[in-house]
Amino acid sequence: MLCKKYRDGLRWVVYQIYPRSFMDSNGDGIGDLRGIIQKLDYLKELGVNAVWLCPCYQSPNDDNGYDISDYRSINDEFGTMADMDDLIRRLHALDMKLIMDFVPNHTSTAHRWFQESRKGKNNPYSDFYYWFDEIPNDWKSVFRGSAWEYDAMRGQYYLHSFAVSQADLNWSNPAVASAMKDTLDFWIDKGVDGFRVDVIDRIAKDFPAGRNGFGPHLHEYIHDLFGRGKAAALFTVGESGVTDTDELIRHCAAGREELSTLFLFDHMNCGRYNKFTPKQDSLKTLRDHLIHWQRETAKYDLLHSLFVDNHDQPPMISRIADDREKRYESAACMAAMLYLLKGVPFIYQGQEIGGASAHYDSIGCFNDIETIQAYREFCQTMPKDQALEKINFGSRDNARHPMAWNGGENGGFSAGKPWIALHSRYRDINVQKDLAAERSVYRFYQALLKLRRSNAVFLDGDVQVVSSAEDPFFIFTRSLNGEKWAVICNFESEQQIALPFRCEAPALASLDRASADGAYAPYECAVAKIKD
Ligand code: ISL
Ligand code: CA
Repeated sequence: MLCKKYRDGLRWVVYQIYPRSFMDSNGDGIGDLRGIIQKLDYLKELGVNAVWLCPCYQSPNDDNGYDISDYRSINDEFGTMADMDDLIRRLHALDMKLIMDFVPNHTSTAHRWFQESRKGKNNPYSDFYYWFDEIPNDWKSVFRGSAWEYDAMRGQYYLHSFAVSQADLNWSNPAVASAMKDTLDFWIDKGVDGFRVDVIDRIAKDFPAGRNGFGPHLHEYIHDLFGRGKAAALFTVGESGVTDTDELIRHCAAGREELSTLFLFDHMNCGRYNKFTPKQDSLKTLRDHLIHWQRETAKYDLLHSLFVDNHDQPPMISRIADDREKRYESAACMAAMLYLLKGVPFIYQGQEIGGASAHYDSIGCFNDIETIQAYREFCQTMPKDQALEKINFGSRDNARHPMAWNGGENGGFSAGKPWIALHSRYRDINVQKDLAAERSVYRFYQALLKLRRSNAVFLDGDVQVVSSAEDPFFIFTRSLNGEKWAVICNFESEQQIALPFRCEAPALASLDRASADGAYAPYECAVAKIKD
């Protein structure tokens, strides 16, 4: 039986916002907090009850806000602290929660701590970062190149797991841990309801010879941050490279008092060999990953996070389903197979209108630091058009184009020129058009979320997989207190599906469908209550 904190977690439906690209209220081309406030009714109507904001703190924006120069103030481009207070108040008035992004592994080199630290070896901030006379190991930056950078002022090398301007904090220094705990408390006192924790595995290093992450003190640090004090009651989701069940248990089993849940990433390679290289794939692969983690989390009473898209990934629909002719069917099918499983749904902005990957003919249309660095590297070994194809496929910018609210000027995102190119398909894929369509992805999401919250079976019910590994479809049931439901998701080809039980007429279906049995069109899905 899941503990109360987890049972509560199952009732959250989180919508992830990339503030820079969601809605611009003042025409400067950059999304902002007042823009988000304008769209709260849109979110409420959709049926989500929590919002996760990617970082909106003061930042030079080398990594779009993940390079923070002040944890306690709002990025001027996004608004003021008064706007943030207003946003929190309005969310709460709508009975919605706010999850902030917490970035404990690194600060911007523009942060005051780093500026002090580089001044010398004998000030209160000297040991806030990792400083070495010689480069101590061969660790690489996630964004390519060495993870070590020489700083002429200090005359030493510092560690940066990501961009050169994102210096890793030294968590073995108790002053760092305590400063970060104060940061958390600052936001808790403002009324935030939870945190998404950036690359939590990396705060503990296995130094100097081991891995950059999962160091021996990782769980002490996590427990001290989130298992004690004001943070202990909050919902926390860690972003982590955890791949096995034992590690998952150590992070989020109830008795551990660490995190509520983790984002696991093994399904992120569906449809690709690596970030920039596509692979022929189908929804089957996603299904098999989902089944694996449903079983593991059920076995150990863990709370699972249900997501496929975020601000670091090109939309999954473009990798393993049909984002052209069957875009509506694919989007609906993926929503049903993901969000009716057991766990906490996370919906990334634009997913609810069937948002797909973009395509550009020029590197000038890209902005992301990782993308630009990868492009430069590719150009050394291949023709430019090939390099551009790789970028088009894998760039994080696929998830960062302005949200398209309509097909008009600037996609309804801003009265001015957006900070990054509009989505190449914004005239075709936008909110206004989706809502006006006979088959609307948004309305399907709405109906799905309504069904989910009005039947406890979809929250607390057990999951049983009915289809087999060879089947080109996915059928599972949810059951609670004698009530049982079936979720049927067909994949890319037409299928005759005969169910091993009798169902009522579907309560939710992507296409008009009178019975849960029968011929399923490509990517069609249906949800029905089982009789007897
Ligand atoms: O997107 C990735 C690289 O292609 C991932 O490996 C990503 O870097 C990793 O999941 C960590 O992501 C988080 O921290 C980064 C930031 O750039 C990402 O946006 C954030 O989600 C550094 O803070
Ligand atoms: Ca703005």
